[in-house]
Amino acid sequence: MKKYFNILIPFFSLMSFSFMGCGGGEPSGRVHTPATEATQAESAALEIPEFNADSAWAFVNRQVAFGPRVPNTQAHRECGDWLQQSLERFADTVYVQATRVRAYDGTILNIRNFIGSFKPEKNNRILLCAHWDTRPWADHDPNPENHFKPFDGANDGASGVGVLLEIARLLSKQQPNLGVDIIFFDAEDYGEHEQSRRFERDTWALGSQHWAKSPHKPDYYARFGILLDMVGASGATFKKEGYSMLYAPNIVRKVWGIAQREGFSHLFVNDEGSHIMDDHYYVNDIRNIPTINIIDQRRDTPHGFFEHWHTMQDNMDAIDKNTLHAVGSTVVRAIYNEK
Ligand code: AHN
Ligand code: ZN
Repeated sequence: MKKYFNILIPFFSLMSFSFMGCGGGEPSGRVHTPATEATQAESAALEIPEFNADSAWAFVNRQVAFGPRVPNTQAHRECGDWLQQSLERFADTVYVQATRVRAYDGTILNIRNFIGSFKPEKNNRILLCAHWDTRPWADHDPNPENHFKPFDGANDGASGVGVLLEIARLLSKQQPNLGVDIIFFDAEDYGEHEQSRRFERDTWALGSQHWAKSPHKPDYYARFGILLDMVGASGATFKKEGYSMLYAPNIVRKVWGIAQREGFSHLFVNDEGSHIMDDHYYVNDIRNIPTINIIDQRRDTPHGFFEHWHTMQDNMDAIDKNTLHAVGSTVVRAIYNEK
């Protein structure tokens, strides 16, 4: 098994780091440990844990086994309870944000956002997120008879959560330098049905809109955020998404650079993608946290997403462990690289 090590941090850079405080840093009032102890504790090469794609796959499969996680259904309630329990196993603190929101068609949705915090006392933090709900309608299915049927959402929804649960498991075993929050947003995928044609604004990403306006902690801030959306299909290509490039170009460069050095340049391509209305838009626009979207965008499909997007074929057969592995290892390295 390969083991990865960070380059040792020179002593002087540690010193200047603790003086600058690095825009966030430790809560004010913390007494700094003497430099000698800090050197021992902090410059010890931080081993980067190995992302296990079999484990991530099992987390995806487990969600799918509940049935489509459509808001106001039993499968949605049961999967939500399991997500909360899973986060409670791994994270230091878990917040559950339960609320009601109104969908574009007037339906009142009972939703929950789940937040798992690691090192909650740290001001120096990053945010990782994915949506856990499933779209109620396969409105892009080739067969019109399926346009009002729910589907498994193995890639669209479950894949991002599966990768993040595996990362939560790794974080519980080995703490990185900074604090991490993992957020599972609800009701991302209740956006307007293809046949509705109301063309209303803000019908997608209802859970993240709620969280961005009322975060689990008042004045919550993170240095940057990474959203995972449709990160499990075979043949995935992650183009540099439009809003990510607008709000967080440095984070895109950082993450794509890591992926390409790890040998995943066939997935993390250098093309610019289109602008996607997704959870990261509201994290950027409302909370001002520079947040990127790792989302599968294709050149060979009419809608620009993976071929089974919003169809009955978005099931476990669409999931490829190699894709989960590429995304998971990249994000793990991005986390443990941060000081
Ligand atoms: C729009 O099509 C406007 N947004 C797509 C966001 C999405 C749906 N991600 C997954 N499913
Ligand atoms: Zn969707």
